[in-house]
Amino acid sequence: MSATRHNWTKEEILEIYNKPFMELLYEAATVHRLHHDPNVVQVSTLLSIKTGGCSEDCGYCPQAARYHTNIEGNDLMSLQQVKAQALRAKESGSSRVCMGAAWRNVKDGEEFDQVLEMVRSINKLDMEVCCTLGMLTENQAKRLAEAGLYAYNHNLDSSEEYYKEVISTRGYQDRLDTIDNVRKTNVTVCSGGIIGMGEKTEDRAGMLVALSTLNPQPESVPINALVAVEGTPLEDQEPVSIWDMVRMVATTRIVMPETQVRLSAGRTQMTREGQAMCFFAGANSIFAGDKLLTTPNPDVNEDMKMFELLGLNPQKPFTKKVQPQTIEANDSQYQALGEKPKWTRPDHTIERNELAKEKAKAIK
Ligand code: SAM
Ligand code: DTB
Ligand code: SF4
Repeated sequence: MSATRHNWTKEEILEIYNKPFMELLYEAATVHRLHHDPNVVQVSTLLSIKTGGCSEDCGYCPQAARYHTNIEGNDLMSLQQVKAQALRAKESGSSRVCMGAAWRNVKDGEEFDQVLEMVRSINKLDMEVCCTLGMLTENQAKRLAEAGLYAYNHNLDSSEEYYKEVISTRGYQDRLDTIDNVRKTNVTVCSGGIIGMGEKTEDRAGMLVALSTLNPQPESVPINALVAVEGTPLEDQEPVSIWDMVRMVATTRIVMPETQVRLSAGRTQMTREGQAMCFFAGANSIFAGDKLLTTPNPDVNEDMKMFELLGLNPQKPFTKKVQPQTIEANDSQYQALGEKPKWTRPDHTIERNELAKEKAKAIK
């Protein structure tokens, strides 16, 4: 079995990405078979536990308060609602629930305590629990770990250079620091990015350098195709071609052989044949459910028909790592510290973000 390398260079990754298509597919499929069962695909269900009204300026995101998008914002969901949705996800064959909140970073207090309870209750349903809540301190990561969190999603989104063209309210280093904080616990890391934001192939390779040189590499890497939402700065981006998506999945598989590569946002634009090529190239995870966080996703029944057609089986929970223990709040070793971490705010001007903000002001 080929050893996992942590010293990939941008040039090497570009060379892989630009290989003749058939060679790339063959090499990726070969690596995939050495490390994974090619007929097993992990299925996660997203749950937007707090939607919209976010203070950040991420150019791709419909949940940023400063842009005018047609999403319905919501306060933090109740524990009962979350439990009911998680049960539904389990019944439909999901092994993991990923709870997303439109937050810049986690703040100690009642809402975080409520999220910790959500983690406890989903872990008790014997499902893998993932959260994506923005930036996180070490103490907050430890509290999530104690509650029984299985994975934390925190995307690098693009190369460090292109990140500056998309977001001005935080820096790349904040993302790396958060991943580092998660790594100080036994929670697994889920980190990937988005293609189709106007970045160059070099930026896609740059993101894969940043992810693959982490040691250990992330246990899962979501590859999202931009969902261009009206009102966001990236509303006019052309859809990603399937060839680019397959190349990105295949390259990710080759440089991170052990990770679960997740075919994430953008599947509604893809045919079954296109998705089959992605699975062949090494994708072995999807988000299921008719909604991602705020945008549509293929119907669950359609996905199950696709699985049947391709002979794919959903992965059972805790196949890759044992189920974490849940420690109740009263027995917790870690308490809220009321920290006020100084996450950065570069605040440089991104022209298209400014334009989208002005447009939103004019509408409001
Ligand atoms: N607020 C937290 C954060 O930014 O880390 C968690 C939620 S945020 C919506 C999670 C991820 O969703 C982002 O990092 C980005 O990769 C992805 N995402 C958001 N909007 C998207 C879009 N329109 N198309 C594709 N991916 C998107
Ligand atoms: C990830 O990489 N993709 C998911 C999950 N992690 C949180 C989110 C996709 C969001 C797509 C836009 C939306 O539905 O709002
Ligand atoms: Fe907020 Fe996350 Fe959306 Fe950025 S990606 S605007 S941090 S919800």
